[in-house]
Amino acid sequence: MYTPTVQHFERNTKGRDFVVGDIHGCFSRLQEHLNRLRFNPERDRLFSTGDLVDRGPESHFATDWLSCPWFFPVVGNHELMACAYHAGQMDRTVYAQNGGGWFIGMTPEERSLYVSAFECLPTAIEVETTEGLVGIVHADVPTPGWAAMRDGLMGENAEAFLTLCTWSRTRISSGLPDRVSDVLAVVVGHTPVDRFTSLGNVLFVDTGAVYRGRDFTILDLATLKPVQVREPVQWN
Ligand SMILES: [Mn+2]
Repeated sequence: MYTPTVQHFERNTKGRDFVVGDIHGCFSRLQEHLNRLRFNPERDRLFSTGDLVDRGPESHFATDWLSCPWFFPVVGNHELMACAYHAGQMDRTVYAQNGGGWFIGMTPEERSLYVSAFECLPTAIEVETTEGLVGIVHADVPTPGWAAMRDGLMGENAEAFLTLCTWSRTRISSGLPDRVSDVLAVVVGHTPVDRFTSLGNVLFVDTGAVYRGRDFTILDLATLKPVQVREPVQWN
């Protein structure tokens, strides 16, 4: 059973903070990006918009990554689907169509290791930066302000807020330019965009890394801009 939580992080005074969009089992490629960034696991932190699993080739690496002390994802709808499938609350065919084959194919004992790890993931993360507080949720902030969403996730209608935070595409599909109050910016994934996109102070970083010909966007939390992660082309 997943219970919504909000996790708060103090400013990283030792190193850098990054946020990556939906991973969907593409952990080796993400690691290559971290190597190019000279990511330092002793000092730097990697936040993620969730959806660590399904569709891609290495979903089974999720528990290894979740045990890393520098990796901080929010929960995505795919983690929630895995938990629901394990609890007998999700149709097998529907989950398989959504990339859950790797999970369906495991024994209940194996699945429970993933479920235990997914159930610990926060619904929302807030990180202190030099410029202000940055929020991270998988899909959207369904309220005018961050504080109201926080209250919603902790209140009587937590389940409804959880669903909106992890599934909603309203803001991006309607192009709503409204800012989310109480925070400097909010970083979301869930809906693949052709390139890094912002609406108001909401930043969309899921550039569909799992899809052919596309790649991750990794945002530097200090600048709220994507870091240049591609190696220059070598001509020789
Ligand atoms: Mn999603």
